[in-house]
Amino acid sequence: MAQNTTNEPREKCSIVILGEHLTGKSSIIKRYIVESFDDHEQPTIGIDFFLKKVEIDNTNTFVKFCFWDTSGQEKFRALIPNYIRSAQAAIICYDITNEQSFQTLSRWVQNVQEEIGNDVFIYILGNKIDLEQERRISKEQAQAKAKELGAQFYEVSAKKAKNVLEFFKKLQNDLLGNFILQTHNQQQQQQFECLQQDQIQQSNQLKNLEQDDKQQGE
Ligand SMILES: Nc1nc2c(ncn2[C@@H]2O[C@H](COP(=O)(O)OP(=O)(O)OP(=O)(O)O)[C@@H](O)[C@H]2O)c(=O)[nH]1
Ligand SMILES: [Mg+2]
Repeated sequence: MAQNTTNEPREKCSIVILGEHLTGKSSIIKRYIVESFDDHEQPTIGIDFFLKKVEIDNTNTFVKFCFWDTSGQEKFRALIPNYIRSAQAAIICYDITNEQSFQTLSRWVQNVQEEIGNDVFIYILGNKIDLEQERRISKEQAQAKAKELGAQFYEVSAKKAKNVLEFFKKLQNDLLGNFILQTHNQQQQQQFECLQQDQIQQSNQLKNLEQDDKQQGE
């Protein structure tokens, strides 16, 4: 990967945030990006966009993390597949006090896999753990569900800032790790292609030499 002297990220990772209406998707991303929380957070209209610039391990190389915060309202659903298609990771939120928001997790995961297959990080987030007395979904139940769906699982509270940073740190590390691996693979592929070219050239040179020998022998 080329070093970027201007600090302006050239590379980007796209992350789509999904889940039912009012599960706290916008509150979670705002807690992470602007470190604030609003008890009267307004429903998202269509899609919102948040950006975070992340440095890879003090290398002065930066990656842009683009978060697409979707609306959980039915009337905006048609917009979502386009954003899923360009994503390397999907965060699917439910509300631990709302059973219905948990029941639809499989459908969200299916939507993601239908669009981009299995080559994507999927995280299931149970939000609002500050409302422990109203909890309807146990942590164990959700852990089992996430395992069944092949997703990583976290419980958070956007309101009390519980576990939010820890979760995003893990997501960043997963994506950066994958990113470095892909770049490394690309470099290996390029080296392999160069090697192949060299071998073809060498083999052609050998053929030419053999032909010259033959002609001299005749
Ligand atoms: N107690 C509590 N309330 C929360 C938490 N996170 C969000 N809320 C509240 O839940 C409501 C919905 O939050 P949003 O962030 O707008 O939910 P959303 O999933 O983005 O909703 P849509 O954009 O309509 O899909 C708001 O009143 C928030 O203040 C939390 O961790 N704890
Ligand atoms: Mg929202």
